Amino acid sequence: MSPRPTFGRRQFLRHTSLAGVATLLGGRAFGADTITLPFANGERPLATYPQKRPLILQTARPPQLETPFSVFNEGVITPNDAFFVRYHLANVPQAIDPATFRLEIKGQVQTPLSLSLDALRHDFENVEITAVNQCSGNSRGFFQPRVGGGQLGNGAMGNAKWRGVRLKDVLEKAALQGSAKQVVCNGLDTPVLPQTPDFIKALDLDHALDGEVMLAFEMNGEPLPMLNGFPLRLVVPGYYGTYWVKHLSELTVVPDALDNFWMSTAYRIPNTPGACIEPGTTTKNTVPINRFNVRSFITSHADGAKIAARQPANIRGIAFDGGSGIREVLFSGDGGQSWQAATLGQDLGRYSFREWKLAYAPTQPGAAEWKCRAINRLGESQPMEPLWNPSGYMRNVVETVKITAA
Ligand SMILES: Nc1nc2c(c(=O)[nH]1)N[C@H]1C(S)=C(S)[C@@H](COP(=O)(O)O)O[C@H]1N2
Ligand SMILES: [Mo]
Repeated sequence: MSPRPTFGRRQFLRHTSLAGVATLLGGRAFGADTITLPFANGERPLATYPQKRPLILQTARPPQLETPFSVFNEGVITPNDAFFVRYHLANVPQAIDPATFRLEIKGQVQTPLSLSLDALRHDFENVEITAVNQCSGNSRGFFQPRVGGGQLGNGAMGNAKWRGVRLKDVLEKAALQGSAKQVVCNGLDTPVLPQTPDFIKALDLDHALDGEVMLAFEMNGEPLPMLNGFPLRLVVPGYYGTYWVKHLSELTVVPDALDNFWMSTAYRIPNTPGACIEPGTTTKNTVPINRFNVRSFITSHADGAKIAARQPANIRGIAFDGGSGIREVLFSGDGGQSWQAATLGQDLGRYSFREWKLAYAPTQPGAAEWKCRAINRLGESQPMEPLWNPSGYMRNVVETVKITAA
């Protein structure tokens, strides 16, 4: 990897003071603008927060912002100012001094460490990876029967180029003890009420040491936006966002599997193929949510689009999976009766959004249903009918865009 000039303290400070002036809990409603997500009670205000363009406001306390879907047609990299925001706890950091910030590494290690950002940046090899971050509950609002939790459209995902250091390298410097089993990850946000469990997640040791899990300090060539975890966050390629701990300040190596609310109760999926059960039922047989399944979207045309009949429409979209990479994307202009292969765009790595496109001329005027379906390099694909689980996680049905050709 080519060395590049590091940015110093001044840039960090400029960044933090920007986030520091406006309160992160007081996003401004953006005029009377709203966006309507395509399901019941789908109308949402747009709001502006520091370092963010107007985004879909899901909740203000804690700040939860969804990316308007049109952003995904701008390119396969999601701009920092459009990247979604998810928090569980309302005491989110308002300003963090990068000069005094430290990452503590402790627990079952031979050499506990307290690393400054400068030390992280200079004492370890810097690495980059382009990877999708997606919330487990992305697209939850489409679940039928409906389930509790944030009623999200398809905008709780984003793709960025992350730069940082390998978690493996940092753990090896601390030298793990033989009893080590998991790495427990905590960030600087805290609960408002003492009875609310702090947001703390754990990775199994073999996962933490896979050389891909990263401590990232940059996103798309810039310091992380405050709302996306400044100054340091975990990047867990191919895994749902719940593991991507923001404002990461503490790594504790432990001899047992972490048993807390966020590992043992929340973020669990049915232990069944497709993580699905009979709609409306529950199960106790669950496992922690882990890798993404395969998804694909048409980004060039929204539901209700009107296009010219018998003239080629330039259709494009994105596809991704949990890290094998996308092998093929198929498109159907007739509701799934016939399919044709799309052309894949540039390969930015197996954790990235993969662009796809094709020119397609509707053969007759009238209403039509467009669908796309991706297949990954393991041969896995997307179901034609939605799968259901009680938490509204992992939707990956073949999506439909209704268009009219005239
Ligand atoms: N410190 C902290 N990190 C966190 C969370 C949180 O509540 N606190 N939420 C997680 C969840 S569930 C998701 S989906 C991702 C979202 O990342 P983003 O806000 O940068 O988009 O952050 C993860 N990291
Ligand atoms: Mo999430």
